[in-house]
Amino acid sequence: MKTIASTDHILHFPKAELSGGQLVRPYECPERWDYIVDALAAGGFSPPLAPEALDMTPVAKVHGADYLQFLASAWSLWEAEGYEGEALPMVVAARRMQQREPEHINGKLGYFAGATETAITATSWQAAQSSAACAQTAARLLSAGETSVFSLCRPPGHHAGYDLFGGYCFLNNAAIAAQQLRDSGASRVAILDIDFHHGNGTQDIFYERNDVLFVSLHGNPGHAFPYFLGYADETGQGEGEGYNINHPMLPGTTYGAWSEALHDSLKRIGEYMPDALVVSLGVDTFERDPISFFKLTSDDFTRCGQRIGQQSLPTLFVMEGGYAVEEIGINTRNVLSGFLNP
Ligand code: Q9C
Ligand code: ZN
Repeated sequence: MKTIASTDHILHFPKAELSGGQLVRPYECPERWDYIVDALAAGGFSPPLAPEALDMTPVAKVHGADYLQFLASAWSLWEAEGYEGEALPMVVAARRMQQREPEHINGKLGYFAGATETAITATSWQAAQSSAACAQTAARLLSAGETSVFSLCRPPGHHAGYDLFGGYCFLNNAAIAAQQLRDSGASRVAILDIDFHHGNGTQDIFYERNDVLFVSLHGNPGHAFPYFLGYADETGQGEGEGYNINHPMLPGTTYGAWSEALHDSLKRIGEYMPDALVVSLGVDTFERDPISFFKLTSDDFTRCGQRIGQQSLPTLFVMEGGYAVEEIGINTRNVLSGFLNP
């Protein structure tokens, strides 16, 4: 299995995150990438390949033009105000307020905020584009006949909606990969999101489409980020009705219950008969993840990979979350090794 990864990921590294009322070192940190690269090398995987230049065509089909313009210009607008720190949203366009893009950068940050913990630095946009390029290059390889590819994306993507950033995400890498696969000839693409958090951005993007099936296993939104999306009764809309499936699960969920949801999900995906499968791969379902509440063990990740591998679909793994940094490499590798040895 080839890995696509960009050293540009280092260009996104905010200094701090406000968590529990304190400034902490960001959970979504550059060493995550290093641990995964090292674990793959130690496991005999081939060295990562750099992505090709990003073609914005599929990106512009899954994100709004005003949103992309905002991401590209946010830092210069912020800098022009003379602010010394990193750009963070401090307001949101809440219920009964205008949904109209303001002129001032502080207003724009709030207008495009899906959550408020994600800082924009001088080089975040460049890192986000390189991360998306990894997913796109991986999708091209899959379309060209590879049976599986791993896209080591950083920053992650599944919380980025059509015109929303947050949850450490700017561009929705999995959605871009799915759109690239469609544009390269796939009739139907399934996305299986096994990150601990609901893939609210991906759901948002494909909610009214039936050419991309979205299935997510995640912490119940009554108890877990992103809190405002991810319930089981969200099933899609219009042509997309029936093509969005959520499996929310409660605190303390272990592999027994989680794997039943995985089994159901893959059964539904099999019935959909997709030409390709995109897996939003987060390993924050791990028992020692610092910000999550599922209880998967390192060996469970191997079993999970094996179960996905039994589907025998062309499969593109896109890296999402996972914050037990020292164990992120082995847990990610276990999924991929399991997939290759189902
Ligand atoms: N006190 C992904 O896994 N909330 N994003 C963190 C920490 C944001 C997770 C709260 C979690 C975002 C890609
Ligand atoms: Zn997550």
